[in-house]
Amino acid sequence: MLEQRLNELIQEAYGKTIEECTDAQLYERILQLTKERMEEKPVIGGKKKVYYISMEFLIGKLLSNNLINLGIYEEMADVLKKHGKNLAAVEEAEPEPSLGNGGLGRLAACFLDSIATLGLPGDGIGLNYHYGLFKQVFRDRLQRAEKNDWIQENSWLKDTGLRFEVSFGDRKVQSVLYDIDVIGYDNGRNKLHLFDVASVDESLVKEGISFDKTAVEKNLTLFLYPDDSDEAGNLLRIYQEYFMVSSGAQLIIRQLKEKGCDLYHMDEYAAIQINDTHPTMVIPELIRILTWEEGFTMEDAVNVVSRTCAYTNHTILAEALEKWPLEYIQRVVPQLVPIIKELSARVAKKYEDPRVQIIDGDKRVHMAHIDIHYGYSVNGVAAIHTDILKETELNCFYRIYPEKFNNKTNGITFRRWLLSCNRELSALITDTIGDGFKKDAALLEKLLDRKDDAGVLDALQEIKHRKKEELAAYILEKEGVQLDTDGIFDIQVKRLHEYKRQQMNALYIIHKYLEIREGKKPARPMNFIFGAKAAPAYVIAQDIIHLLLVLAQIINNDPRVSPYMKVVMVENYNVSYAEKLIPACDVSEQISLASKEASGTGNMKFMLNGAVTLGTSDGANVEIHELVGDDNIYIFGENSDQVIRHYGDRDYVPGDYYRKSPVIQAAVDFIVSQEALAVGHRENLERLHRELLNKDWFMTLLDLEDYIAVKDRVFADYEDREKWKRMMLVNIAKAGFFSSDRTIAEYNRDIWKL
Ligand code: 26Q
Repeated sequence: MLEQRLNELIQEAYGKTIEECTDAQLYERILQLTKERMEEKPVIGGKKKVYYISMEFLIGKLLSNNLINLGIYEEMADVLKKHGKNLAAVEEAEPEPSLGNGGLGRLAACFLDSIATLGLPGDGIGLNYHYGLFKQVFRDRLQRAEKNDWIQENSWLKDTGLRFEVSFGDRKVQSVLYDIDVIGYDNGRNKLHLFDVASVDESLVKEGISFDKTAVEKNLTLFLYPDDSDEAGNLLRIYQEYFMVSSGAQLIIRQLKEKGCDLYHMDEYAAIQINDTHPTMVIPELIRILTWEEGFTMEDAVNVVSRTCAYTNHTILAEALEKWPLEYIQRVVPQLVPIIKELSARVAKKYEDPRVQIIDGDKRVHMAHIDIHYGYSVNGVAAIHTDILKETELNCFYRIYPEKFNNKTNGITFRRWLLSCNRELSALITDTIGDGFKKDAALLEKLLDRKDDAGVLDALQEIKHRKKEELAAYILEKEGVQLDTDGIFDIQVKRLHEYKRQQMNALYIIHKYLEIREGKKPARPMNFIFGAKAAPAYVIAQDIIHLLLVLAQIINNDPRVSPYMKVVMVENYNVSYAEKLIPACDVSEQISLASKEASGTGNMKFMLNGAVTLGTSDGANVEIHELVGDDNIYIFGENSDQVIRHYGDRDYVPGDYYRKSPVIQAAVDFIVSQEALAVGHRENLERLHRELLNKDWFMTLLDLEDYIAVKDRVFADYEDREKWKRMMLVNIAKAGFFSSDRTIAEYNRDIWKL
């Protein structure tokens, strides 16, 4: 059937046989066939639906996942093979939608997969950015941003024909609704609703990612803001947020009315999960619609909306919390100002504490405060993160509303991050414990019974080696660097941010480089792999990328050292690259300054693929540690209490660490050595050097000595191959907890109650 339909589609479109098609042509027809199969799946129904509203859905390529969830991946692969084609090669032809920055957007995508897989009614609401997040290219060892042109004539998007009007203070625009079907694993169908503007003009984009900021109706959905946890006050961002929220609110109300819902009982039909503060305006917008258009009293509108909306916090970085000047909101959406003022006045009447006000003394609107006062649930994304919210960052709110606070430790979809990206490992697990784990991830623990089974352990190691060879071949082709696959693969991939401390990893690399030059050779070659995009306006992050590229240049071309170590910073790290990197990893670098990484989700993906974590007691690392025990993870550095105390006492002085350790001194000073300056730019390297010595807000030097000691121990332990194989197995076996199916089951049990 499948083969016959594919032949038909190809015949119709090109008048060719499968053999005669290019991979790109095959991709287009398989896309069409897959969409047809998806449409045959029933839409998941039920009285109450969750709307997961988010400025980002980092969905990645969809073909492979959809085939897996439809249960036809193997069949498709066999059909192609029969005709001398290869499904993996066809997948390469799919453009990657980059509708997210990083963790928060990827989490939203994993959640949609799990919601459908659990058979729960739940749709995503977001924006259809024409160019998404920028594409990263390296020129002269610096990052340059270019547009990512991902939308092709044939794509997963389906025009629904639905249109809404969105009113801003100075203009009206029409929103166009596209849907992408979301298929559960062996289950029914939900939708990702992506709004776009009919009048967007792609020709506005000139050099790189710069464009004319004035004509809002022409630029509204051109780009995703490339800021991950940095300050980015910008009017256009408010336009985007309100555009999404207004369109989304209209869609939700329309669907509720179709179901015959009396809006006074909206909360019995809908839960709206607000993904960080970016969609917060949905709260005043719903209240505005109910009072102005549906005849509600303010009291009734506030009450029902507050029983419908729930908020997820993803950060404790103060600089990342959205605070918009009221005047900006006045300019963009004046109709929300009276509502926001009323919401603020109600809070002010009840609570004196200035820390819990919605509009502060400088007339700035604290978006998170709207969510907390006027939502029914506030959750953090890992146990330690939620504890910090309750005890410090949001303590004054926790005292008012203890019952609203709850934790939902993040998770990842195993369909993408195991079944799809590591079919070999998935097959081995199936052979070993059966395939029950595909629907019930906790069953992975059965692997523990095979902890001493040499057959299983050797097979694990063999798969890891095979994945390293595949990655090495890909990196050679893309980056022109030859890695040694008998060496260790040490990987740090994530957004570039000082709190994530890529610079600390760089200092370790410098330290090793200097040691090897002095004749201290490692037991086996070490491959240090990085991938990271930096927000274009984040100067120090750009400097850190520059340092990594300078180090790669120096080290890979130094014949005294390069046989023992390689450094590679891959260009344009994205979801597709992650799917190649993660299965090949031995050591997973999760080295954020304790208390700063809310959860992390890459850490879970690496663990599931048999990497061992080298990390701080931060985010979900804490829970990984509890699950695998001291013997199967490497934890170093000061803990979150100690770090929070340093901030309180303002007693961290980087110069103190620099002066008391010759090792730290040598590593830091290498950044501005003659050798480094010969390859790199003085301005970038000197600025980074100054920053590390004089400010170092995220305390790189605090943990550097411990990091070096523990990382050396990791590499020494790797030589005990038996021990390492067992660590791999334990990590995989214990990863079941981090299935997003578990996370979503908890959201549903405690918050949505679908
Ligand atoms: C804010 C204002 C203006 C423009 C952009 C932004 C903005 C955009 C994206 C602020 C933050 C983000 C992204 C945050 C993010 O990805 N946070 C990560 O969320 C993950 C999922 O919960 C966690 O695992 C990570 O620890 C957290 O850093």
